[in-house]
Amino acid sequence: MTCKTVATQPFSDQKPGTSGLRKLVSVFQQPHYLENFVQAIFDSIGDFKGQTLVVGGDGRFYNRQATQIILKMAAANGFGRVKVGQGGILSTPATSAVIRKYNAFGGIILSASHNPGGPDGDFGIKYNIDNGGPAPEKVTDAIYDRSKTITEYKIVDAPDINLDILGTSTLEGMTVEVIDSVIDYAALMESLFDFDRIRQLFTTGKFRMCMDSLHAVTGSYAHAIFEQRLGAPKGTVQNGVPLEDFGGGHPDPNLVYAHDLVEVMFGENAPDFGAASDGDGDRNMILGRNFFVTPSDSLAVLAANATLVPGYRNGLAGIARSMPTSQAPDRVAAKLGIDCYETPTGWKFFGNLLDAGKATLCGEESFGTGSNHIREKDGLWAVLFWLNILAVTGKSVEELMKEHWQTYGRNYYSRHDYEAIDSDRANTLITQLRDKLPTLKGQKFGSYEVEYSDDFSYTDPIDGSVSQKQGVRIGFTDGSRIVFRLSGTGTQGATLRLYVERYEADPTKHNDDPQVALGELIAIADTIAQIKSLTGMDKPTVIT
Ligand code: VG1
Ligand code: CO
Repeated sequence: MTCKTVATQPFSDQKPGTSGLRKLVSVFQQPHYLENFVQAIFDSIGDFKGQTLVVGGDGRFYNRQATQIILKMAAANGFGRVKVGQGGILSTPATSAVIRKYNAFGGIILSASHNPGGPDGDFGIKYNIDNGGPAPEKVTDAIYDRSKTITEYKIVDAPDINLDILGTSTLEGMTVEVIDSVIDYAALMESLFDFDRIRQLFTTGKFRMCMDSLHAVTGSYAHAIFEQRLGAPKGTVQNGVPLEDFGGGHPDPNLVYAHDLVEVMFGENAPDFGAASDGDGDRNMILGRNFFVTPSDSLAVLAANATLVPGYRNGLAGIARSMPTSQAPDRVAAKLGIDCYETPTGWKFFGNLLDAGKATLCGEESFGTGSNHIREKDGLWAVLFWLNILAVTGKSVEELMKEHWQTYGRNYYSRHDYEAIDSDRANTLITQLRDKLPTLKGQKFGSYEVEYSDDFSYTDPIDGSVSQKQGVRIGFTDGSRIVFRLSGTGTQGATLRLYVERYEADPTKHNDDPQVALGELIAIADTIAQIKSLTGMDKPTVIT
């Protein structure tokens, strides 16, 4: 075994997006491409000599090859130990849990999350710091800078490690430990939720659940937790075998891509509870019988009922939500007398608030919910949280949601995505919108009047770091909002996201279709931003 230094040249496109570097598999397969980025990470994170690195991924195509490269580079660069998930697999939340439990220096997650996989799909890589959370912007900026000047990387010349057998081996002086992908995570879940209570729910035979893992990483976790530990009948988990191409689908838990689950939950004799998670297991979708829970509402319901759950029995320190997420959680925070923080999109912005003990629950409208138990959003955690609340209250998902609206009012909410639009067109749209911002205040559009319009800028309350241009928002005098931003996770062209929200206090008006309830605002968004004419698309690709 020898340690080699390999000469290389920089790639100009290794800027991490909302959640790591995501590209087509073919881009990652270019000679030196992955190695350059991994070396840029190692060159930017400080002194890790002898320390532990956690490595895992969502099992998509190229996961295994990339894992081998990272192990050899970690050894050559001086890590003392790598904990790697069996088969190279660890969900994003499980990686976060393992980093924290074993005081690792950091972790590398191989995932492009909800993006499709397979040889023609996407791949991704992300670095998490010692708190278990995504590297903050100052680290990702340093990694990007380094990637632009890199001239060499270090790797050991050694045979591949057997990733399928649990146990330890050595690689050029570094210990490689292949760990069970599920055990640590499942133990953490058991410490937070009332498993006995949830088990009773399943074993009465009256309550039925359908969990759709979309052929992605949570398959093994969901079988182990729901079917084995909680006694849910076999078959509760569907699409539960993780596949390298996710069975050809988008592993994205929403009403469009989780169609198998939607068919079950909106079909005849539907189960009581349905859920799905994404490629790397950090997202969740919650459904009741013939009923969809908007992610922003889900965060609000979890917050309002948190003390019913053992891990949150003592109440919440605060709530944090991303800026485009609806203001439903703010209303719960106000009632509880706790703070609600508004951060830019991306979980990395929650890390400081969680570390400082200012927030207990966090959420994003993009089907992401989580808490201070780790530093990532956590799909199965959200599902267990709902199950715990359903078990304690004996209510249905729909009852809980409707009672919540009666107490707090309803924040009608929807997101419209325009995917794969030409980047120039998308940039023109955003530039024109930014130019219009100073003129909008006071303008009337139908029954709405603009109260403020800006490009969201965030100052982190803990370290004072500033993140600018995080989304154009237009607020109206009645509290309604429309928000525009370009996605930072796509790999083809640009994706425009339009977020629309309106508050309705009147309980007799809580049962409308959100697309109807928000219809006027959606039309106003088009008037202001000229979405249809500038994108050349007459409707969104995905509505959630
Ligand atoms: C999207 C979501 C954002 C989420 C991010 C990563 O980012 O909008 O809320 O944090 O994906 O989630 P963007 O920049 O495309 O809007 V995941 O599950 O893909 O790691
Ligand atoms: Co994800």
